[in-house]
Amino acid sequence: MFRKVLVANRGEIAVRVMRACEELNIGTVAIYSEADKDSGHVRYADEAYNVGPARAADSYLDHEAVIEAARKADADAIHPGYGFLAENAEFAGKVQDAEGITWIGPSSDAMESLGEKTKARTIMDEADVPIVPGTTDPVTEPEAVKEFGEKHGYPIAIKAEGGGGGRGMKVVWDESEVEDQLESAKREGEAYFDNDSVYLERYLEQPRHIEVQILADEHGNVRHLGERDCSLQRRHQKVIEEAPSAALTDELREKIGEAARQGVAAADYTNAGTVEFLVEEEPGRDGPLGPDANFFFLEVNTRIQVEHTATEEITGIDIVKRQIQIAAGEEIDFDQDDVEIDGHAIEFRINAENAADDFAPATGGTLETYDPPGGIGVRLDDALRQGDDLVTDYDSMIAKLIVWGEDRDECIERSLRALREYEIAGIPTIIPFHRLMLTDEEFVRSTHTTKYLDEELDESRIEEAQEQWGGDTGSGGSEDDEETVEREFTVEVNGKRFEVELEERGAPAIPTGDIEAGGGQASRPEPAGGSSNDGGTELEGDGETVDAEMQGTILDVEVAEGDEVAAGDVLVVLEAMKMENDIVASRGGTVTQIATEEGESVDMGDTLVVLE
Ligand code: MV4
Repeated sequence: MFRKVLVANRGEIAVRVMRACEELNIGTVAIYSEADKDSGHVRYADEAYNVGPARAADSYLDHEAVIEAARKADADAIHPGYGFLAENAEFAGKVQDAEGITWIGPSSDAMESLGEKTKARTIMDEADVPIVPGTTDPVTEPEAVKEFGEKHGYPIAIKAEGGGGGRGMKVVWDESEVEDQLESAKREGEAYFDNDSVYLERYLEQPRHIEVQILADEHGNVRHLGERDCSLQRRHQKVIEEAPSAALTDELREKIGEAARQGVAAADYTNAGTVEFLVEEEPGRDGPLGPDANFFFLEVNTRIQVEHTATEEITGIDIVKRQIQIAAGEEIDFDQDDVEIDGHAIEFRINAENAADDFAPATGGTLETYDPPGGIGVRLDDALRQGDDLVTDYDSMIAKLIVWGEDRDECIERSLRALREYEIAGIPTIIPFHRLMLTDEEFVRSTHTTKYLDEELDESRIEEAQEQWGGDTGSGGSEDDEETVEREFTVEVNGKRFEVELEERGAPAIPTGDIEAGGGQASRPEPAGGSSNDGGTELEGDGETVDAEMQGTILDVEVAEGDEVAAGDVLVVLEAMKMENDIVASRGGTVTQIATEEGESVDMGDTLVVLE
């Protein structure tokens, strides 16, 4: 067994791993960036090493800095946690090659093979694991997509080979969209993942997101620890996860669990992992989904997941300890039949965000009050104490509340009690949102799908919950009287891509993604009459101008003069910062002038279209 483990992460997961080490009498080493020098995971560790400045690329993501810290500490293993380098096959390979240091996780090769979506689909298909009807080879031509559409019908999902998480998927609703969406998917695949290879799947319109926890050792033993239902997501971010899923009958549960085991065994996978499935909802069903429900392999997560805790609570198995023991060469000492699911658990992600302000992350603040709940069936994974300053350089999740009950009803009641007890003042959190969800009919009946938060829940209910239970959110809240706009970008710095969230207060919003004509601007759109679009075209009439909100190149002009457009219709596609931005009409109207053309370079503020 290892003497000393370096945990290459921060926050609650770093403390979680260190707790497992403590129980195995293993020394703990933390790494920290300048931003985290006073953070909880540093306090908890036996020793801690600075790996660089706040910027993750120069600290937590710096391969050499992390391995150097392991050397300095004389650590004989590295646990990556989740996020950061947890699924970086290149880093895993470097650790595997580093003399005297063991990687606690799946092999670099397993990460590589399961990280390529078509390869993963092929492995699963050959192991008789149901995959979404689609291709296991890349497609390049519109004809291939149209043939698929004729055979399987629409909608079709066009997915990037290198995609995953919330990235890299375009939905084609009918044949007329094939060319544009195929080109767009290839361009985004190239921009986001350095890989323009795409494949096809039938698009499931009402899926549940069910994932199976796997443990596999280096002696050929593969066990599944039941499933988790992660269907409550917002913009591909999980918010509440639970185990087991209240939407599945035991027969269906058994089928999905066995499929996961088969797939992982075929992939020659070891350590902890999660096999994700899409399960087709049956709208209006009365009772859980039976053995004939359609379920399909989606992807494998080759790491410990945030929500592993829910599985731990219903099985009594410490997954992180098992990871460490497996990496040390130990054999799994229980059979599949020994895995028992007892009761029900729900994990609530405690994010420092204001759910009433579009889940805007806190911009700072101090934990003036931090008083977590306790009592039977209540677990709190965090790295915080009262008086801590909020670190806003990384993920907004600051803690996880995991509640167990004899059954889902007791779990919900206990969760409401625990959330009422959970007192945090000085920063905003989404605790009021969680309290709302526990009284939401769809959630309580477990009939919500992955689209529920994004497309169905009435946002005014979130605002009411924030009003009622929001408490003192301090200056870290984003309720400043200035208008704040949060934007998400993917930017590339020295060849590395980063997801960046920008928060502008007061200044005109720096747009990304779909840009509303005029409506996306901080100021009211100017009438076109007599002005020039700075691109040289004389503008006529007194309609509203639709202007470029960033410098870029016109990829496509989707409308013609005289067209009637409705709110949300795409007018122009602008390529900027390696992303495709659909510029959409913020309201209905008639296109009275096209002031640009395909291939034109435009600057921020150049008029593209005039609408009346
Ligand atoms: C799908 C799908 C429906 N049909 N594939 C979203 C991100 C990526 N990991 C896969 N995702 C989806 N793939 C087919 N053929 C719906 C989603 C999806 C989703 C999946 C799981 C959890 C949340 C989701 C939110 C939106 C879309």
